[in-house]
Amino acid sequence: GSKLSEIEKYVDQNVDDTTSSDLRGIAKDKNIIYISAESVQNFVINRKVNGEEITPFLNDLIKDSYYFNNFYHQVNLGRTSDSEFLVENSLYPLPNGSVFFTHGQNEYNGVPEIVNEHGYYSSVFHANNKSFWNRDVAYESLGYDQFYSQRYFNVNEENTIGWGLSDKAFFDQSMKYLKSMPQPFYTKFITLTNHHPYELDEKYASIDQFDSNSKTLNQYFPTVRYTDEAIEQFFNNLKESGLYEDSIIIIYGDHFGISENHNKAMGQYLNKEITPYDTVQLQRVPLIIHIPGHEDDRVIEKVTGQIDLKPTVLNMMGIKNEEDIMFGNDLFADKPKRFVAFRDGDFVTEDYVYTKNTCYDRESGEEVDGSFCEPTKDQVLKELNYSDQLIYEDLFRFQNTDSNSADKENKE
Ligand code: GP9
Repeated sequence: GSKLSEIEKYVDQNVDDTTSSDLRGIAKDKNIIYISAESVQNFVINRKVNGEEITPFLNDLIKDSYYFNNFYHQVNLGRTSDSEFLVENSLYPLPNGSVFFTHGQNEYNGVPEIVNEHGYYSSVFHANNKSFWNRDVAYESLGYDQFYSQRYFNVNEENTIGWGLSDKAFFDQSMKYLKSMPQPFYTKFITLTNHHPYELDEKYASIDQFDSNSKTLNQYFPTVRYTDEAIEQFFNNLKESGLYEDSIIIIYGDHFGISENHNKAMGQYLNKEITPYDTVQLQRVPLIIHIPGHEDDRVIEKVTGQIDLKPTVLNMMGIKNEEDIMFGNDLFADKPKRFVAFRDGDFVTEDYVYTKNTCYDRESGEEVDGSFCEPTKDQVLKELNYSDQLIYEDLFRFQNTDSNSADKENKE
């Protein structure tokens, strides 16, 4: 009741819901294909290792796409599942543990459910056991029509790398399902090969490892390249199948791959000492929005985060969802965001980076007086707290207007 109204009022007054971007409605009746790229950080984009490009395909794709180079992951302990939660709900993940596990059965206004009401078929492809991260349960609440989990794939010794089915085999085997899927569809492919500890048999590696004291960082580069090649192959398959022209493809990194434990080796690779400021900047992951037919190179430097994908995609689809509570903004809106908040209360604005109780100038990385970050600090904590209340108290039960949730409310 009153708590929900307080949060709705906060969102109305503070979260800009501008929908007037040039891209509004561009995805109407098109398929949306997300690729959640496991552990791919932004620092690999347009960089080399041992003189070789790490992600040649993505680097090329960026030239024909919208590329957000200050896009941050915002996950916490729920890692990939937290990124999914952010992307489908525009809410923050929880402070302790994966929200898919702790509150996977809540009522949500997930994008899969919303687009379903507008005639889209919604699905996820991920070749892991369906109950990993409690996905089978949480996906029900988000409203997916179909989850192509491990049992939909032929996984054998030959096509297994690291955690499971190799990304190349995964995309290949997915095509038969995708080709017969009712259109328009809203779907997400979650890759797996580039997963810690990044073990890749030499016969699959197109580039050499890095040479440092961190085996993790050394091995990271060839597995990232493997995923880059798998995505390229998927684009080729989409083109061959004829689905490409009718689809919009959105690729994002789900979360960091190299933790702070490897700062020394990372410093060696980037040729600088890694400060707390740099650690925040290393939380940037690539975001590439590829719209066939819109093939000019646009780098968007605005500070953005995973929480912004839901309002962006709904606006691109031309879907108005006025009653919803979202903390993100349309990525294509002109206005800067107030902040990109991380789960621990750290944040980034256009001007500042706040971490470890220190305020830094975002452009220079120089420490500045704490008073510059102070006002935003309080807003961030307030907003995280509101998001948590929505989840802890399952407040969307009372917000939804569909008959199902009205029933639930009556039974309380
Ligand atoms: C597991 C995959 C990886 O199914 O999504 O999860 P992560 O360990 O990155 O959260």
